Parts: sequence; structure tokens; C-alpha cells
Amino acid sequence: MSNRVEEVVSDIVKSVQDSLVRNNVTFEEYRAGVAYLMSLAEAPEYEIPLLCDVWFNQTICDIENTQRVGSDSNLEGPFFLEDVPAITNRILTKEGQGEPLIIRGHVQDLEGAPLVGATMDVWHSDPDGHYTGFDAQDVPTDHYRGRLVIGDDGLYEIHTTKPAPYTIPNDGPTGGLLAAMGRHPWRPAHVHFKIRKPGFYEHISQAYFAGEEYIDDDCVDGVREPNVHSLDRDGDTWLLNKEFNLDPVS
Ligand code: MBD
Ligand code: FE
Repeated sequence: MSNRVEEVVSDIVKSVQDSLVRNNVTFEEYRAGVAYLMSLAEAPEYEIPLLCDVWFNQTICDIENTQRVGSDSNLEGPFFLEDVPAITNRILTKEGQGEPLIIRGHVQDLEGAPLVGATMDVWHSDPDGHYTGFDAQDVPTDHYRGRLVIGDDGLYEIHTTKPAPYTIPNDGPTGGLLAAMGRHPWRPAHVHFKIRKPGFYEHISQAYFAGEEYIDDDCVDGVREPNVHSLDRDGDTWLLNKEFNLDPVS
């Protein structure tokens, strides 16, 4: 009988051992690595998920995308919150700072039938580049996050403001490691989505904006072409069309 934990963990351990050998890692460097891992235990709670997501979250999405035919998933990141307000009157951002952005499209199955009753969570960083509920509590948690329910026409529409390029938290161990590697902590501007309906695979993705800063130099290497969108303009409002087709659980 196969033992999945034995299979995966022993393969990961072997990969790390091979890499230590290839790089002639010293005892001193090994101890520094262990001390680094210990520093994560004293850091804010989100640092371990953040570090894992920086290196491995998109890898799992890439694997998942080979198994599905619907819309491409993209990394969730560590800043989703389950308890968020309902999006009423299509309004996600209650602050009105920044350039207006309308996001709209359909949530459908693979044949184009509306996913009536599906929930859609939307979240993005505030104009200061923070996710509410995690960083400095200058903006309440019910801003820049919300959940709506898809109706009979399968349509959704959200009114918010256009997020800016974003630095992942860089004052803790994750940012410290990137800095020690000579890397920057920036991500291109992005909006997160999570769509759920019983009978369908949970869909998690992001929207990125074509041609914007860091689109080719994301510190978490999350940008994939199907999730990069060209924006339209209507007066001073940006328009993003994003269509979602979910795979049924077979
Ligand atoms: C983020 O905002 C994010 O989206 C990801 C994937 C990782 C860290 C912070
Ligand atoms: Fe994010």
C-alpha cells in the first residue's frame, strides 16, 4: 500500500540533502538556517504562511491547472479572511480613495450555464498597500473585502478602486530572507477572487493588469498569462472584465 506522506516527505528531504551537498553547506550555515526557522516562531502569525506562499503556492496552482479545464487558478496568498461583509449594491470599497475600478463578468460552469448561488469573495490591498485585518489597523476589516452571491443571470459587478503595486510584509523573516538574497519584496497590483459552489472545485485566482509595474518581476512568481487583463476605460473609471468557468467535481 502506498504511503503518501512517506513518498512526498522523503522526496523533499532527498532534494534538500542533494542541494546541501551541491552547495557544500557548512555546519555554521546549517545552524544559521535552523536559527532562521526558529525566528519564524516569534514572528506574527502570518509569516509562516507568507514564506510558504512566496515559494510554493503558485507551484500548487500550476499543478492544479493541469488537472482542470476551467479558468486558471492562481495563488491565494496569506491574506484571505473568511468572515467578511456581504457586498451590497456592488460596493467593495467604502473609502473612495484612488482611481475607480469596476470589475464585471460571469460565473459559469464549463458549458456557460450560470452558477446560481455560488459565493464570490473579492479582496485586495488598500491604497497604503496593506490588507485590512493584518497590518496597521488604520482601515477597518470591512473595507476592500467582501462576498457576493451569484444570481440567475450568472453576472457579477463590483465597484472598487484600482489597487497599486504591493510590497509583501518586508519587516519580518520573509522580507529579511528576500533582502539577504538581493531580491525585492514587490508584487504587481492585483485583485484576489475565491468562488465556491457545492459540486464544483473551489476556484481561487487573481487578476493582474497588463503592462503594469512588476508584472514581469513578481517577487512570488505568481503572474501567469491567463490572469493578466487589459483594462478598458469609461471616463475616469477603469473597467476590468473577468470571466470565470468552474470545473465540476467528477
Ligand atoms: C500577497 O498579497 C499575495 O497576494 C501573495 C500571493 C503573497 C503575499 C502577499
Ligand atoms: Fe495579494
